[in-house]
Parts: sequence; structure tokens; C-alpha cells
Amino acid sequence: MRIIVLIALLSMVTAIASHAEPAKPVAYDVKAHYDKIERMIPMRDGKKMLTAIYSPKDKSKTYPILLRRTPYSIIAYGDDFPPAYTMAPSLEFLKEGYILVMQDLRGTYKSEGDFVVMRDIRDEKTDPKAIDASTDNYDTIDWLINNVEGHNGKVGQWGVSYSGWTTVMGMVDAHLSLVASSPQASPSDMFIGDDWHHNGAFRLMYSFFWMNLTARERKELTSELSKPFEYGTPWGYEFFLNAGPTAKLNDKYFNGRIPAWNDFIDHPNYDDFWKKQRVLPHMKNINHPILNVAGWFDAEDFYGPISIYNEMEKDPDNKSTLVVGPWRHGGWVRMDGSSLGDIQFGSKTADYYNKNIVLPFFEYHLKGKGDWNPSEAIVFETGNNRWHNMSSWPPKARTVKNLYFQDGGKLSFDKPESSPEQAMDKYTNDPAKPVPFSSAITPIAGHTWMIEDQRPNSTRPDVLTYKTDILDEDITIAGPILANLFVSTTGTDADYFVKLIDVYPGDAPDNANDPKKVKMGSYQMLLGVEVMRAKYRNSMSDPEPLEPDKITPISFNIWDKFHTFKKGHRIMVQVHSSWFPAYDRNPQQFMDIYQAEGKDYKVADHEIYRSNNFPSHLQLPILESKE
Ligand code: PG9
Repeated sequence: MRIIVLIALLSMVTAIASHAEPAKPVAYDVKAHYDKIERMIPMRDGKKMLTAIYSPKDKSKTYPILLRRTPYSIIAYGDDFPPAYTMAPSLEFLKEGYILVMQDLRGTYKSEGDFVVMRDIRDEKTDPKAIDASTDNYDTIDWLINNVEGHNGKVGQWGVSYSGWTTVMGMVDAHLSLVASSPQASPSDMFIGDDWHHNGAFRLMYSFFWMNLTARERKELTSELSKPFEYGTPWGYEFFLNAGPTAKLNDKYFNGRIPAWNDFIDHPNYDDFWKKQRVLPHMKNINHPILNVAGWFDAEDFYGPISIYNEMEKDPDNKSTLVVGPWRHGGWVRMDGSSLGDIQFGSKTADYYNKNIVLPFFEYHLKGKGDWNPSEAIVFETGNNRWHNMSSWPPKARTVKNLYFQDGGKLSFDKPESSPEQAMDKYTNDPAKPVPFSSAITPIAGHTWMIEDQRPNSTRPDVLTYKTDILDEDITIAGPILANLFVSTTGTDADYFVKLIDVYPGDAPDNANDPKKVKMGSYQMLLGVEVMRAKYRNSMSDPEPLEPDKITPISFNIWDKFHTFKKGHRIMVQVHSSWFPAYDRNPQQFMDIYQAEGKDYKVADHEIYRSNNFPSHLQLPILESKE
């Protein structure tokens, strides 16, 4: 019975670590090849962390240590073994031979201490005895090196998402034995662009799911996996609309018992609470090799790896390599990467990464085996479906071109010339009928909505849609995209979502053997999307109201893409003011949204200007030549 419950819960828990697709069949008997011991490893403050250590049975040689620390449970306690995919980046690592170490993070499952979600990064100057994820990482490695038999003196670490973040923390003031790290989809700033907020807009559906499952107070050390929240309906849109304003959720569902949820409410703006968690200021003097992995369609942590990469590049001595594939959050771990949602990539991109990138990276640095002389960035170009080895990211051979909103729902590279000052398009956003973030009927966000078909949205009256003529040649974009809007609204706050979309030709062929039989003709593939909560347009820390009916510029980054819009396709942009329940609703009046009551949510009209003086546009990084 326990096994059945374990398997059911495992698939839930791994969903948040984003390995939720069915596992590929595994033909490798881990127990036949590995011994296991479990230890409580002491940290500098005396708290002990439950750690499982799996060593190859073949003791004829030494092996490097490969560490992963997780808040989602090491899954198998005592004599049990976990599924192989949780132990290493791929099964090949088990076959090649590593000492695989998995640890419950401080305060989770069977590790002592308190779990603080994204614990502040310590300030040694004010408190030399402080602990954080970096010291726990250091103390763990120190213990392993001194106590585990059969190692070769070298330690590597890896992890996806939360475990990616603990990997990044391990890179800060790193232990000398740590010689290679692979942070994968690590968040870097929870207010600006990762799991909890994007530009201050609260990611309601995911935060609610995650906090319920992972951040409830633990009464005692336990190996029992957390139970997911019961929504009572498969339709998240309905659940969250009925649940009412964000302010109500605490009373209704948590009774203040999720400390990290209370933190959202107590810190609505970008204050020190959020700033102290930022890893970016610490991304210097990291002198061991880093393999930083991201997915173009990651709905949780794309900003994290890209911003960490950009920050590390400021140090001329950095040894960091960027890998970006056409993946969802963590989609490189257990899937073959040949498709995502309705979009196919022409090859098994995750298999390519596992065989040619992550395995050689660790084999070389931890064992001195093989070759590892990578380009600066190994990036997959969607649309043309090809890997590229680039000498820089973003590539230098790019030209920024403005793509302007035009009359009649058009987009073009020509600036509107003689359009009257007041040329604009209007829509009304009603918080009682927000734009759905996905057509899927789901209580949790899932993993394909960042690449989902936008056809159902492009006909809504509360979504503005602009598109180019049919392209007569390929256009490749590579690098960050900026949105520059000129808006005016009847309210004093608003959210502006901007989506970049690839529109397929009407006669595009359907995918072969598609059980869903999706019609790919005129498909609108979501490529990139970002939101700006307008009160944060000038400062995330000091929000400012919008002046009603005044034309106001709003600019923000939609982050990086590498995509070719093929000849025969069109480029599309959508603009709207809600995307629910992925994001909470904006009452459209300037206030602390976590205190807003039902009556505070107002209908507002929005105008997006497209005149010569107020030319709303996207800045696209057009690639001139490919490496
Ligand atoms: N995206 C998840 C997460 C990372 C960091 C903090 C909270 C959540 C995860 O998949 O682990």
C-alpha cells in the first residue's frame, strides 16, 4: 500500500520539481550496482541533515561525488532506493559510476532545523555565525570529503529549480573540493522574473500550489510525502475566481499557517525582504566551471538562469557555459525533448543534451575523461530546429529592429509616419472576466502554456492582436526582446501583458501521429510573454499610480529567444491586461493588492497608442549571420 501511495505522491512531488512526464523505461538495476548508506550530516550550527549516499559496488577504483540537495524529499529512506532519474542528471551517470548523494534540505522531511523558503543570503559582516544554503552546502561537502570512502577528492553538484538554486548557493564561497556545478533552471530573483512574481505581478496559481505542497509547517521529522491541495474542481480558473481576492486566500485556506505565504502579504513591494534573497550580487569570484541550463519555454524559472549567466559574464575570469534548449521547466531531465505541447523540434533534444553536454561536462571535470572544450553558449534555435555553438550570448551579429503596432491590427518595421497623435487601439479589461492563461482545464499550471496555441485569445475583445504580412523571407531573432508601450487607462494601476507569437501558414501540415489531431494550419505558437504591473514601471520598490487618461510609456524586457519565423509565417503580438489565474488580478486602482477586497476590483478601459509620437513597438534582436 505504501508503495502505491508513494508512487502517486511521487508523481505529484516531482511535478513541482518538474519531472512530471511519464518516465522513460529504464533498463538498469540500480540496487545491483550501488550500495546505500544514510547519515545525519552535522552543520556548523549543530543541526543535522539527512543524507543518502549511493556508492558503486565495484570498489576497484575511486569515484567523484555528485551532490543534489532538495526540498522535495530524497524520496527513498532507509534501505529503499529512489527512481534512478532523481539520482543524477541521466541514467548514464549511474552506468559510468559516481558516488551519488541526495540530501533533504534543512527543515524538510528528515533533516533538522527550520525550512525557510529561499532563505536570505547571510551577511558575514553582521553575523559571522549565520547559516544559509551556501554554508549548508559547504558543510555537507566538507563532511563527505572527510567521511565517505572511495572518492577521488572531486565533488560536483547539480539540481533543477529549487535544487538549481541550492546549487547556485553552493557556488558562493565554494568548498575547495567542489570542481564543477550545473545549476539548472535556478531562480535568481523572486520579485522580478521567477516563480512568485514577474515585474511585481503575483503568480497566483503556481504560488498557491507550491506553498500548499512544500511550505506548510512541519511538526516533526518525517518521510511522509506532502499531500497536494484538493481543489474540488479540475478547473483552476473557476476555483480561483470563486476564491475571490488574494487577500481572502489566507483566511479561507491557510489560516496563516504557511509562513512564506504570509511573507507575500507582508512584502507587496520589492523591499529588503526580496532583495536579500537575490543571488545575482553574489555571482562573482566563482572560479570553478559552471554549466548553466535553461529551457526556452520554462514557465517557472527562465529569468533565473539567463540573469545568472549575464551576471557571471561580467567577471572576465568566469568559466560558465550557457545551455538553452526548447524545453519546459526541467524538461531536459526525464523527457527526450522531441516536442513540447503541439510543437515538434525535429530531434530528441534532451537526449542530445544528456549525451553531448551534461555527461561530458561532469566526466571531464570530475574524472578527467574525454574532451570538454565547449563554446560559450550551446543554444537551440526553434523554428529551424537546430543546435548552435555560439561564441557569445546573445550573439554579437545582431541588429535591433523596431516592430511597430500599426492601424488595422498590423505590425511592421516602419515607424508610423503621419498617423494622427491619437491613433490607438482600445479594449476593456474586466477583473470579473479575466483572460484565461490557458485553454487547458487544470487546477495547476502545468508545463505547456508557454508554447500554447493563442488562437482562442486572438478573437477576444479584451485582447489586442497585431500581425505582420506574410513573411517573404525567414527572420531570425536571437537575444533579448524589449516591449515599449504607450498606454493610457481609466484606472490608476494596470497589468500589461505582451506576447510574441509565431503564426503558421494556413496550409501548415498537421503533426504526424498526433492523437489530439490538432490543426496546425494558422496555429499561433506562443514564443515569449512578459507582464509589467504598471505601478512598478519606474521602480519596483516605490510603486507609483498611473494618472488616469494620461499617455504613459511602459517598457520591459520579454527576455531572450532564439527563433526563426519562417518564410510564409507571420509575426504576431498580443496585448492584454489579465492572464488568470497564472497571475492574480489587478484591481486596476493603485493600492496594496494583497489587501484588496471584492469591491476594489474595477473595470477599466485601456488604450495602446501607435502614432508617430507614441509608437508602441517591440525591439527585436535580428540575427544577421549564424555561427
Ligand atoms: N520552480 C520551483 C521553485 C524553485 C525555487 C523556489 C520555489 C519553487 C521548483 O520547481 O523547484
